[in-house]
Amino acid sequence: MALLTPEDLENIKRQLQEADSAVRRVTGLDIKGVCKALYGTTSGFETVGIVPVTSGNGIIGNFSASLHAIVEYFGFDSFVTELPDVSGYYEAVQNGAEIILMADDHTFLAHNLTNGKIANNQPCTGMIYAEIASLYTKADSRDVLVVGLGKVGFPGAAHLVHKGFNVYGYDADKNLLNKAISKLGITSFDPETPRKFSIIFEATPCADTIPEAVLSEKCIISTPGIPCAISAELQQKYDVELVMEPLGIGTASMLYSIL
Ligand code: NAI
Ligand code: 0TF
Repeated sequence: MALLTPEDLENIKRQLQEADSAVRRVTGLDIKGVCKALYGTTSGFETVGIVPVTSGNGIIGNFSASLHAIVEYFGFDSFVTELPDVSGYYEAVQNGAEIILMADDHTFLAHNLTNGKIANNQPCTGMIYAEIASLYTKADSRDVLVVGLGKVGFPGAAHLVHKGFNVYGYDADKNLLNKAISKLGITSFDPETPRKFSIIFEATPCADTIPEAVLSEKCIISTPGIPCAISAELQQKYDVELVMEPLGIGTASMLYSIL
């Protein structure tokens, strides 16, 4: 898994506010509204305990503090435990956490201790970015290009298929592309014979993954992928509506999915 850096998370509240404005502009709903559309849930001010985790590559500067800001932004109460790891988990529960948020290098989870529901960041991120793409009010058809069919992209593509979109998929890894074709019934997208799309969902850890030839004027690119899938120059040239944010949208999706 590509790990976040403290720099990715600088000014997270501002990044989240800007992303919320972009989501509102392209879908007519704010991020909370998209979560409601996805899961039918609203926050009841549940208390979220955020537990720093030292294993593997260790604590990421700004990670717990960013989660704290994000969780409060979406209307939950929250606190970061003073101790990390198992001691932090114990501290969170002792101090009344109803939901636990914690991540090691492989898994970022949200666990609702009241109802037992648990969420994983990767599918939840794929679902919400795909949902945002699917709600684009200026889309010219129900054709969607999905680039990247890994742990985030595959569940996003599945969500779009279930919503009845015509999904064209591409992944640099042929095995993953073939898996998506056979399991989801998506159509393989050939970058050598491109066509234009007004809805694009991207989930790769690479820059510049969206070829110019697929961009239509004012298309949406909904992408959790870091770094950005498209250059600032192409974004400007095609007046692309870009929805991209490093942590908050996916975290909101996790939390609302377990209420
Ligand atoms: P993954 O490694 O499971 O999947 C990435 C896929 O992209 C792979 O299948 C790979 O073959 C494919 N790929 C790489 N370069 C490509 C290219 N040029 N064209 C087409 N496909 C290409 O990774 P995962 O977990 O799905 O994460 C994807 C990205 O999303 C990462 O950058 C990760 O950091 C980011 N992420 C962001 C979140 C957020 O909240 N913004 C949350 C979770 C992940
Ligand atoms: O960096 C990541 C994921 C996050 C997905 C959301 N964009 N790519 N995971 C590592 C998190 C490690 C956190 C660390 N153990 C801490 O500070 O607690």
